[in-house]
Amino acid sequence: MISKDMSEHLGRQIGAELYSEHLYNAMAAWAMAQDLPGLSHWMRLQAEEEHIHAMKLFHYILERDGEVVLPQIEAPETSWSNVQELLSSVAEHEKIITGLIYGLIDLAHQERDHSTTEFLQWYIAEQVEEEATANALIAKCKMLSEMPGGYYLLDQDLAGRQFSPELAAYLPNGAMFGKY
Ligand code: OFO
Repeated sequence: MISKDMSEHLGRQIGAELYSEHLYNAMAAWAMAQDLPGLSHWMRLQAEEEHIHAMKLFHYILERDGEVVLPQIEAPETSWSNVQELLSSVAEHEKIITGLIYGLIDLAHQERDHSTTEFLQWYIAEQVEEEATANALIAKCKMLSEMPGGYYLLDQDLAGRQFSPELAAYLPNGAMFGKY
């Protein structure tokens, strides 16, 4: 069974992931208002991924006989001065989330909770990807913003994002709905 302290910390992480979902949905709404449907689509998929990150934690706590205590979710920012600033906010936010995951792993080590340490490895790998993706997008945005029609090209590019097959398995119409 998981410790009370560990399950409370994991519960707070559910809150952080749900806040990420909120934030990326707010960014999707902002992008639509700027006539950038590709960016909006990209952010909506990002928000869906965050929901899955939250629910994986939810199920893990229950599997370990812990109590799920859900925290209050703050309202996210709703406007950014331009696409570059929005993407920088994504990168900053993901760094904060990585720090939170590291904190959870430190706690799991202290408690000699090897199952939680193992479980959190998935999040470590995911955060490497999240940070790299955000940084790559910032670089692409910088490069394209200097070209005529650059934002249009960026938006077209982002419109092509697809859900990763692993995460798609957790979507409501996927085979693993029961676990989600
Ligand atoms: Fe859940 O990784 Fe982003 O926030």
